[in-house]
Amino acid sequence: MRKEAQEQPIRAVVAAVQLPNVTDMEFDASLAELRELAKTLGYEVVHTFTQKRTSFDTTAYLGVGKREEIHQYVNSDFALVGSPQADVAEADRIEAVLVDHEISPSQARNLEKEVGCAVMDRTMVILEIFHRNARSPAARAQVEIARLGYMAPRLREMAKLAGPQGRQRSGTGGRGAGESHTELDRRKIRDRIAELQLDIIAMDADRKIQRARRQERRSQASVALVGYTNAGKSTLMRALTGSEVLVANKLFATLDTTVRALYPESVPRVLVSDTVGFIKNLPHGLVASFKSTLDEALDASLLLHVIDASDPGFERQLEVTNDVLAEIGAQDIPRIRIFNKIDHVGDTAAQAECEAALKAKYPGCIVMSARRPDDVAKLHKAIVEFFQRDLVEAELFLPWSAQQLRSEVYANCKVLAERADEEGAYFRVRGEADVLQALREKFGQARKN
Ligand SMILES: Nc1nc2c(ncn2[C@@H]2O[C@H](COP(=O)(O)OP(=O)(O)O)[C@@H](O)[C@H]2O)c(=O)[nH]1
Ligand SMILES: [Mg+2]
Repeated sequence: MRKEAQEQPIRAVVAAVQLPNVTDMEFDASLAELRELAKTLGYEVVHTFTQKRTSFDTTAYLGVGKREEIHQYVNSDFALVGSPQADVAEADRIEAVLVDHEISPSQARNLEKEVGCAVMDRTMVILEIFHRNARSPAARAQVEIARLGYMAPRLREMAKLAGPQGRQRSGTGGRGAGESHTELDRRKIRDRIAELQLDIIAMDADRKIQRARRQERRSQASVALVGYTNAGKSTLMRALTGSEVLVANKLFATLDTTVRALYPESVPRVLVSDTVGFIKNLPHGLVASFKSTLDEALDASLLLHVIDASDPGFERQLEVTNDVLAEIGAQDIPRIRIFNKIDHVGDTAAQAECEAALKAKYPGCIVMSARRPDDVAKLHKAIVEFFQRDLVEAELFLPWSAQQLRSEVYANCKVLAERADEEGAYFRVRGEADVLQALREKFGQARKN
């Protein structure tokens, strides 16, 4: 399977069983979320198959008829887009069926055999997202524990999938030998999990050091977007950083794609980062690893909590986000609440009413639509103002002998006016107090030399 999320999308279909105790609204919301998660991994979801059943099919999750329908779709020509040329068709094949529940290893294997392409369940999709987003050593360890926990009961199925080669690996002889090999692998997994857990405890002990480093990093102006999947974080990230404007972000090309500078650029320069979204339907075993991937939000000096105002469940989601942020120790980081997608809330009158109610209930919040450039500009302004609160106005003197440092003035502060005499240049600037002090010392030093 092709990996790179940035490359051409991988075509997939989504499939789900609706159980009797699940309302249409819950069911649709969960499917929309899965499609969004899939997009994050670089999948293009081209079709959704659903089925009402009183329980999951024990053999292959979906009923026989639905399995056949998916098989037809996956293997038919109409699932291949565009050109009749074979190579193009090959690239556009449907490569995966994403199932909106956690299914057993044998259900997955049987379904795979019947539909003729890879099957990934909801848990696996989420694990893959966490895996790609775990930055800190603690987060990586936590996600690996979850992955190992998911894999352990699936080992036997994987050995079967590996075919004759896999059997060879598990020794000669019959089934017994293979099983004992699986047992061995399981023990290895248990040992590895125990080892990782000890690592995490040791990392916790290093917390003090981490905290000091964080303070340091926080002195760089940075904001993190947090909130539920589908709230519009990535859309806002692109809008705020003009991600299309490659020139502006050339500097960050080597960094993670989820970190960009605010654009148009500001003084001080502000870095914006996207975080892993909260998931409404998060499998229980993944809670710890989800929290660990969020820890990069702790490095931010400002959190932008994005809420989908058009989602009927947004108040509950807002509370969950608050609770989790408090649990990871982010309760003291300043926060702006952004109620997004206001354009998606009824007609103009309903939108105005909703906006007024939100502003009364959440003072200081921003109600907006990421699709309205004026609203994005307002948010941009609010962010810049937050970081400029602590700026001071001052005069900097740069002797003629140190003119090579001139660009540093412009890079670090906003120059309001500039004049010169026979000694050197004088800049009227706005900047952070400690940065100005550092520049003064540096320029004074240059004068002495
Ligand atoms: N109507 C409307 N849709 C939006 C808005 N912001 C984002 N979206 C859409 O909502 C979906 C999820 O957005 P995305 O940025 O990927 O959400 P994320 O999961 O929080 O990163 C996408 O289809 C966006 O086009 C908005 O203000 N209004
Ligand atoms: Mg996103």
